[in-house]
Amino acid sequence: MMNQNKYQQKTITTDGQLLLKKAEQDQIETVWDRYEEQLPQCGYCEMGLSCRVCMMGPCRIDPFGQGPQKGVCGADADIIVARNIDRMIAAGAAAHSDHGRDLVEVLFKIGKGKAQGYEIKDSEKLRRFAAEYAIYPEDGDNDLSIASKLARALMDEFSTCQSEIFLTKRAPDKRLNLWREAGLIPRGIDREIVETMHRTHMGVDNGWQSILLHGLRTSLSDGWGGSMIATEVSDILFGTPQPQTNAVNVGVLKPDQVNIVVHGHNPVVSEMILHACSLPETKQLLDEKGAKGINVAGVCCTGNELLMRHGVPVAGNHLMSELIIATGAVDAMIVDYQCIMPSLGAVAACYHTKMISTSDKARFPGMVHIEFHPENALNQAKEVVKNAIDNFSNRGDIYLPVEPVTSVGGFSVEAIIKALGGTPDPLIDAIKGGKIRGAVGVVGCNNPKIKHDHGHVTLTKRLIENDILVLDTGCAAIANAKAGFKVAESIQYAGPGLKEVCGALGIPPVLHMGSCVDNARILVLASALANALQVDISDLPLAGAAPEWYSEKAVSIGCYFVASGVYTVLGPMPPITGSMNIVKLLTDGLNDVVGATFAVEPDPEKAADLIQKHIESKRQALGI
Ligand code: BF8
Ligand code: SF4
Repeated sequence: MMNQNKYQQKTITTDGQLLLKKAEQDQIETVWDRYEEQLPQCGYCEMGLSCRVCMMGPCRIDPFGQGPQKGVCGADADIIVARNIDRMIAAGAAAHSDHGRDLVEVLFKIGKGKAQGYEIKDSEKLRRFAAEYAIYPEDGDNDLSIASKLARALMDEFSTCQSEIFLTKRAPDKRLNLWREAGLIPRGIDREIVETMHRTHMGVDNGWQSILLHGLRTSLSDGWGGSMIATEVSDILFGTPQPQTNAVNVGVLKPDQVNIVVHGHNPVVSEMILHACSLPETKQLLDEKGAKGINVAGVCCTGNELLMRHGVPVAGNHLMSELIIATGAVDAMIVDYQCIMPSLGAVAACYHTKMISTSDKARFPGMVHIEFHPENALNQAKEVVKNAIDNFSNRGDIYLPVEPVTSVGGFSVEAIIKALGGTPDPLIDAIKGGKIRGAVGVVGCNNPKIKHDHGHVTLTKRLIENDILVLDTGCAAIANAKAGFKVAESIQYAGPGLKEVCGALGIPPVLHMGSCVDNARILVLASALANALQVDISDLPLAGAAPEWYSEKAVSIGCYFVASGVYTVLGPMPPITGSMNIVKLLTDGLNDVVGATFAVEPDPEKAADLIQKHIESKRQALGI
């Protein structure tokens, strides 16, 4: 620590360190500067002890017992902490699920012939998914009519007219029955989110346990509902991912080409931009401007979506978004929604970068708004691409100080099963035989409270060294790709057993499974393993980790992992320490309810120890 410079203290990445220095020279304020300005952050809020639910307040509880122990309405620490955390779950589940709904809308409009430029790319998956909803092709049916019928069935998953979200049936029977008996089965995606907002209004649910259990139910409506729908429909519309090579870090930006960076989450926008870039009219525009080509690169999860399906390069993860603009090489950044810092427009104003927002539900200062809808997406994408090409000649100096790192992504469940030779058996045999001790989903964000990428990369390194397979998504997946863990040769970092198995299969020891909604793929894989072994998910040597989480979506993910039976270790502490009852329930008591708990450990070395111990205890219980 002592001899690290101030940039090395903020990020482990070389491109991040060099660009932080440049940003400082260019007098750009970054997320780290603003974080420091916020210190010390509010202790009441950090502990979850402040309440702004109504205007008899705002109220706060004194954690030292000297000052008030109840809000104006009489709510104590347990009630206030529980309500606050539930509202975080609801916001996270809403974000993932509304993203899923936007995809369903495209599917529906394709069926009606009203979605410009979109098509069904994976007809086989469309039919397989439709069959799960008992929609079978009849005489005269084609992909479009099946798409319409499936979209209607998926819309019902959001509603209040059924008793269980249909996709929960993908869980092993034991888990499904456990949810039913514990009252955790989600009935409708929107219904559970709305009910969370209702329960947490003043004077409704004041049982901290029942508030939290409903929070788990809401999170399940995300994992086994909204997120799962987002993943499946994205595969149907844009293709089911298969492994392919890509490149990562800011070195993927090209000095002699028009660089378009897509940032956000929904492939509905980024896929159409990519498509527009391949049109002959785009080539003509490029020639006129003297650009050698057009280069689409991603940031955050929409980057992961394109990486998974097309091998499109990713320039960086969440904390890199401002620094990527500071390269001066981004001709246009196109955003949709979620995790897009409202600071980006101000950063771009210092360079030539054109910022374009696209969603009717997400506006940002300093951005031009070109709104995408299924009916006009292709025209809008062409317009956006033209804007980017026109801006190429306005570029000033650029700074691209690193070479890109090669990585392999695209590990959908279908791709993993294919790599295993058509069945999960080789993976199960390797786990049973002990060559692979278990598997861990390393997921989630970056957060300036944790040195950028340090949590993800250190934890992942320790896990694979100890023969634990890592499945990653979101910004964690980008961190691990930049660290070089995702090429066949990276088996050199793995323990002997994992090295042997991955070497024989020709896969890396860290499998890039996609964006944050693609955590649903991890649930599907866990169910397949549990079913093959005829056990529950909570019996498997599995764990989850979110070493650098920041987002409400990550709270929802953590909750549905735990509610699905997966022990989950968080890096940053959630705002729960104001209630020791709730800390005890989440870190211990939930074992009796869902067979899994949370742990919190900001040090990734110690988190790796916790996970290893958990995996070995599960192996022992299974007698393997
Ligand atoms: O959905 S990992 S910082 S980009 S919230 Fe956001 Fe977190 Fe990144 Fe993706 Ni997920
Ligand atoms: Fe205060 Fe209760 Fe209102 Fe919260 S709900 S702000 S604790 S009065």
